[in-house]
Amino acid sequence: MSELIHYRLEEGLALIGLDRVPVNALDQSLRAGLSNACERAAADPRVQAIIIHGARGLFSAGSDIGEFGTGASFAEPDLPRTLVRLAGIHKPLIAALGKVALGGGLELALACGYRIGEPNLRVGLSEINLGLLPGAGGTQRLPRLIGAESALNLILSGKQIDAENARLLGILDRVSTSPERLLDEAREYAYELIACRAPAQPAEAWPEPADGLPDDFLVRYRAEHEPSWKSRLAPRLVLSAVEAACLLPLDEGLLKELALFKQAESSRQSKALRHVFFAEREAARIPGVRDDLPLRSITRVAVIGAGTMGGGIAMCFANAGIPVALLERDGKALDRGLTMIRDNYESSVRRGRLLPDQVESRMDLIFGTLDYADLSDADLVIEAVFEKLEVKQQVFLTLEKVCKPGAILATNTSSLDVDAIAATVARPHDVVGLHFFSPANAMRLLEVVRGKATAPDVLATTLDIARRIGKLPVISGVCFGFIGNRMLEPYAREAHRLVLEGATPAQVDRVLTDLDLNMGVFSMLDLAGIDVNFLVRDSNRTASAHDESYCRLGDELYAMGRYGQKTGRGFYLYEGRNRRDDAEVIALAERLADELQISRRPIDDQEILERCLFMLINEGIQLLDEGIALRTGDIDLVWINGYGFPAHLGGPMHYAEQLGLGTVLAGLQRYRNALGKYGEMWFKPAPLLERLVAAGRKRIERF
Ligand code: 3H9
Repeated sequence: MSELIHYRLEEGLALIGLDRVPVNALDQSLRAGLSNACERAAADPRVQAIIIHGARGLFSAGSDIGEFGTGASFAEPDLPRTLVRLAGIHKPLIAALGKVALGGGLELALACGYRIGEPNLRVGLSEINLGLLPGAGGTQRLPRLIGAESALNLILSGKQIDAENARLLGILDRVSTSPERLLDEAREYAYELIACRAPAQPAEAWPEPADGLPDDFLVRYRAEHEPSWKSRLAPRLVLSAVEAACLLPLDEGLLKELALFKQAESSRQSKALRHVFFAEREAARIPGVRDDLPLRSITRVAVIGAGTMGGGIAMCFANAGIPVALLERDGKALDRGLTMIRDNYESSVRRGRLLPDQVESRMDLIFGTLDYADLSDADLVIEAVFEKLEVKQQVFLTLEKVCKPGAILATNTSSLDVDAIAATVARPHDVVGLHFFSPANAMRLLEVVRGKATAPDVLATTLDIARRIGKLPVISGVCFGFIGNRMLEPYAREAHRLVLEGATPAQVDRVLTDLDLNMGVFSMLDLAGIDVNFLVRDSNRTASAHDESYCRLGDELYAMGRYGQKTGRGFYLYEGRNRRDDAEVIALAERLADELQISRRPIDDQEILERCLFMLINEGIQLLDEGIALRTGDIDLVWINGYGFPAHLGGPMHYAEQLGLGTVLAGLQRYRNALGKYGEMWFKPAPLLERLVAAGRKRIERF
């Protein structure tokens, strides 16, 4: 028997334990081991029922994601056929599910006639997050178990649900009394099934999965949901597969599902999303720092500044059950901040996302103070005061006096020099940048800025605490704007310039949202605040000193007090949440173009796309070359999670590789030649890009 399988015979039962660390991913070797073990149990006359479980508790996270796109994903024995065979064994199979049963792991459980889960179990068909659909029977067996509508909702959301909800839906037959009792109660269940001569597969709960649904249910479902799918392929394939479950017998439905799965697996979108999956895990690693480096203990946190950002940051910690002191300069500002936090929580209650008593328990964890002395026991202090270097340096001078030795001192700056802030204190090794994105309590991305003196354990501890509060931390080196805002700068600059040359804000935004970005540049600037963007730009004018056209439109709008959504006018006009194009902005662009002697012309969509995207990509490559970003995956994560770049394109770096690095370089050179002095100035290919293309490399990597 394979080392990956624990096989035990116990009074009429075969216990088959999966043991492939860390998550029992069903790669070829585990599939082979499982298949052999099941055949052995099926053939053994002493065995009356079979229990499949995770040998170390955790059941299975599904197929091995690393096998997709290689021949190995369907290497014999493949999962779909293995599960058909398991479902055909004439003895009851009981899946005893611990911790997680996801994707192919849940499909394995669905092929078993009976399922029991531990109370902390999380189950789901998460393939959609990888641009896939369940390909080993999930789209066929689940609708027959819980009905087509519930199955569709679960598969399309890719969400994990807990054991009790899984039982209520009909996915689990039983929930064990505790994780420790799971296997014992699975045994008891097996003996009950043997005693009552239960069939290997019980009758389907939903032999007609679409029973009770209107005839046009799927058509309506598609019409309702399709706009939110944008150009994603996988949701459409899921729908086709579930439709097959409603129309075809199981064996034909399974064949259809398999064909759809293979289509998804070979798609660029799935490749991109698999890249994102591994990039997220890779982001947790710090090159040169041991995985087992002892971390500093973080049990108390303090946040300085109870504005929108500081309040949001405090909420992140309270949400994770970590006490946090919130410091302000005066009582009024503190009250305002605390009220804003409470309002935020109460609005979550109204939206059904929080229970009323959770508001109190979270507020209890936030301790408002006006006194720096109350920060003396904090293990981590995050300042979120006004974005001005001198102001932040002043705060750090005070922190140095009041904070205990070993406390981590973090600055929530979005663009300032973390090293210059660290230089104000005698313990720069304790200083790190934590760039939360707004709204801090909702946005998953956290740029962790490593100063030149930041100690390895400070960095590792920060990554750890970020994950504890549900953030996706990405390490950045120190430079103006770090990874995200530094790349935003050339991307937004190009968008501004295109409007002077003849495009409209709405056209630029549409081109970008047609690529599935959540928002176009101008909608984003209107939301974030044209004033905020202006101030950031203004603090770093040197780079743009030789280009009079540089973001001129934004500068003028700022001068006119058109700050975006908050003032009802920016690049667009706003009535409530509705936005309209504004002829005044076009007239302004015409006037500026005239003044700057920029000839206006109709600009086609392709040019907009290329100029904005190539600029973004070029800057990303430069960041990698400078070592500001450690990995291309990190850059992709920042743009996906902070700026709405579509995950199914894999982020700007992955997208560039898909386009072809030669295409990107040729595009940059084309615009460099075509756009005169402006092109000369800005369309300089990153030297790394040139080196990569010259060397015939397909992937972006430092060399
Ligand atoms: C599928 O099943 C297709 C089928 O329908 C049909 C086929 C025909 N494969 O996330 P973590 C690794 S598609 C390979 O850091 P956590 C992960 O890379 C699959 N590796 O821990 C990491 O490795 P490393 C559908 C996997 O506790 C380590 O395990 N399933 C897989 O925060 C720990 O992971 C999914 O989409 C995998 N399937 O979360 C589930 N899963 O240490 C995807 C994990 O080297 N997985 N690894 O970086 C998850 O959602 C989370 O990993 C899980 C654990 C909740 C399991």
